Amino acid sequence: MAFRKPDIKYTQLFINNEFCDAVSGKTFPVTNPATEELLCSIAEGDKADVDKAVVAAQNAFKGTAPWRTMDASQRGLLMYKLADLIERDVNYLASIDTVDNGKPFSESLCDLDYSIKTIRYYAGWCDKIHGDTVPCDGEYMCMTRKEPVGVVGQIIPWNYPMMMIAWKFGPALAAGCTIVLKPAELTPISALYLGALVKEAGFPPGVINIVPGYGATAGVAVAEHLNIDKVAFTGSTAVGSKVMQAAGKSNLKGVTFELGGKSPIVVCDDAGNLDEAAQVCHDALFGNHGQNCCAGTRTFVQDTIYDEFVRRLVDLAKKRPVGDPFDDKTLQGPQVSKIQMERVLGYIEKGKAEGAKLECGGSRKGSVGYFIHPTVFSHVTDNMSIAREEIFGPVQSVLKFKTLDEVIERSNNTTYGLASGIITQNLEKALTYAQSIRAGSVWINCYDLCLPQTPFGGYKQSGKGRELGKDGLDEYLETKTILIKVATKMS
Ligand code: TXE
Repeated sequence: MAFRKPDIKYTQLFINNEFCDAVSGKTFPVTNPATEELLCSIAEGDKADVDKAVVAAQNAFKGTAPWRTMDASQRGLLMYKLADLIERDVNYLASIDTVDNGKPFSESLCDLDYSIKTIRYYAGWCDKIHGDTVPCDGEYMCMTRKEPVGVVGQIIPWNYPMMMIAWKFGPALAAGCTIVLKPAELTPISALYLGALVKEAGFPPGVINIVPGYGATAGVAVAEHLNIDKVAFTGSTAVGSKVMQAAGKSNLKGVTFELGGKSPIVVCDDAGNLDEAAQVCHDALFGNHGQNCCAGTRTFVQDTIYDEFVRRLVDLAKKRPVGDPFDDKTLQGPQVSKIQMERVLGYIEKGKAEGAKLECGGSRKGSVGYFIHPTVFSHVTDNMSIAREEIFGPVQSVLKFKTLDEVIERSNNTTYGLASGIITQNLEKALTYAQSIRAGSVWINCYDLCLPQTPFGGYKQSGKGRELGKDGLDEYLETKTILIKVATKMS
């Protein structure tokens, strides 16, 4: 059951298992993008608060601290407990994400379900992380240990507030790291409630610290911090580059990034059921209002079926219910902020000016809330801004291709490399495409499946490292080699 006006209980920073004001005493406003109303004021963390949080995380990481001495299986139990508490409060948390982000309540519930599954997946890893014994040369016995990286900074965006936390917390906690999380300034509320659940679950103080604030202050302080051992960032490619530079200039901390994309989804003339194929392409683009890093933003359709396929896409876009995110029928709520709405409308104007054919939508819906009509452009060519740059909104660009070789080359002709998809009934074609694409995910006859067990991340300027699956866990581990002198060697 949804809470249209959820009671917002926690608005302060969460450090050392306690809620506290920012050192500066400052706060910042958080609004509901569907109504433009103020939801609450949140304590505004900056460098001083990040420093406090890092000290807490360092203390929690000390060799004698409870987090380091507890059995790995016990770490797993704490994580299962946290997942259970999120499940207990799922309607409340989903309501918070809906008022804070604008996504339909049903989508918030899906995000929560997926977050719970991700934390449980990683909880199961805790006591299965082990090194090797290595048959090395000489009179030595060798073993390796997998150890936590240390104190990790995690900076997340606003498009999946709870899910991004689960993707970050899951592997870091399983590995035994301690955390300073900086949620996005647009959507910090559910993160702070999670702080209360962390404490209730019984995590020792300092293992998880949550410091909301702006990127230019709190985010920079995390990226530059000398006592943070690794930073995991999800957001724009431009900021990813800044974080990498800050990491390099400060202490060479490890970095993992999940950045922007301009992902192709290819529909071949042997796609089979075109209605189903159109639905896959529609969902690939319009899911989460287009605010999805791996959205299928370049829909390539083979020339022989182009016109009839565009017709189907336009029908679906015109029928897409946009409005109140708490209405059961709504599939699309508002964009997350006025700035994001204006950025998307700007791209729509560029699409028109650069010669794409506007098939439907193309404007703001209403005057209150940041709603945009689902928009489809046909006859898009590779050089247009809407085919090259990340729009991050409900704007579908449909391009035409003739041959598989051509579409492979054009799919790869981008600075990004996050995801891709192909719809065909010809396995050979699908596998040729899958092997030729320089992107972290290829979905065949489906799209946008990021499952807890399966690695996700980008090639090129879409990222560095992987999240989810065992690969995601490895990003939070160091390998230590221990060599023991032995008198008698037996190989
Ligand atoms: O992202 P930012 P914004 C893309 C998408 C969108 C564009 C801008 O194209 O239109 O980025 O969105 C923190 N040092 N994506 O401006 O600024 C910031 O506080 C350290 C794709 O919201 O990258 C927030 O917590 N941190 C993306 C986080 O970075 C800094 C999801 C993301 O914000 C910082 C979101 C700095 N100098 C946007 N500056 C995806 N990959 O899913 C900002 N931050």
